Amino acid sequence: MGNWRSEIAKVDLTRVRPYGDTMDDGKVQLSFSLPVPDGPEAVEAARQLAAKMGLAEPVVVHHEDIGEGFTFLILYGRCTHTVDYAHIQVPKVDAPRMTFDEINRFIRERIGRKITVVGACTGTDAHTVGIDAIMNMKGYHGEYGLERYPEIQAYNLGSQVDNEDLLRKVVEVGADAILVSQVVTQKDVHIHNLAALADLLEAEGLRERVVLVCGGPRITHELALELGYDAGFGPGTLAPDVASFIVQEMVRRGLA
Ligand code: B12
Repeated sequence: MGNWRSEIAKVDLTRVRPYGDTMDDGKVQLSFSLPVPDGPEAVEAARQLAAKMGLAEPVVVHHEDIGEGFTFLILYGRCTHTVDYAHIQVPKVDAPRMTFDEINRFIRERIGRKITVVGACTGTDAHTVGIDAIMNMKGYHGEYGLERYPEIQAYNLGSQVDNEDLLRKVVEVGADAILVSQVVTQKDVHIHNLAALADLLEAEGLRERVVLVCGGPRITHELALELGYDAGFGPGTLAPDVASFIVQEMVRRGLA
């Protein structure tokens, strides 16, 4: 192992690359499937592809038949490129995370009324687990969902909800925040869907009156901002991350 502190201290943050065994060795693991039968030709094809991807000394360390005419492969190789970590800037949700109790107290003291949140997985997307993780009473990963918060009135409309139906509910209950989940990203369907909702809210003159949040495994805060949302949350998000943002954003924008 050596002394990792002295190894870390030597890292040039303007030229960072992966390591596997020793610092800066560039070693990476890569896996993919090929639509060809398992065998020496598949192994060689994978090796050549990895070389074309820029990996030096690619080696196939595992390959197996995953059905007629398909092969799954795992390779090791050496990445010869570096990135300038020191100058990376990533847009991040700018709201300190509060606990369940702190959020409810914040709503009582700074907003002075219950807040209303409407959530849905929209379009043709049928993946409910993500939005449920954020909203369901029973919670996820040790954190209660928004339905459990005494100061939040939460409506989870479920999956495959049309943007128009979501909008109708938002108006009906006078929602302060809208939570949209998008999991399927094939053919960029999530981008079209999210953009269409933002346009619809704008056209109805509602955009400025709500906190608009999206989330899903391929959603980043940066993408959300590009699509006209106030925030975007990716994998590993828990209810307090979202609730903390909503209540602080409401106060910041004077929506309280
Ligand atoms: C379970 C599952 C299903 C179930 C869904 C059941 C259900 N009730 O949800 C069923 C079997 C129905 C299904 C169907 C399909 N699925 Co599916 N499914 C999955 C699977 C295995 C797990 C998804 C999941 O539950 N993750 C757990 C949750 C907790 O994670 P999460 O969604 O990322 O949510 C977290 C964050 O992203 C965030 N978050 C999510 N939403 C929101 C919203 C807000 C507002 C906020 C703040 C945060 C937030 O917080 C959550 C908690 O931390 C994934 C593969 C995988 N391992 O991820 C494929 C996967 C998502 N499915 C996939 C596909 C392709 C399909 C089908 C099209 C398959 C088919 N050909 O029929 C259909 C689509 C049906 C449809 N119309 O949508 C692909 C999507 C590929 C892509 N990127 O587009 C995946 C990635 C599988 C794969 N590798 O190909 N699926």
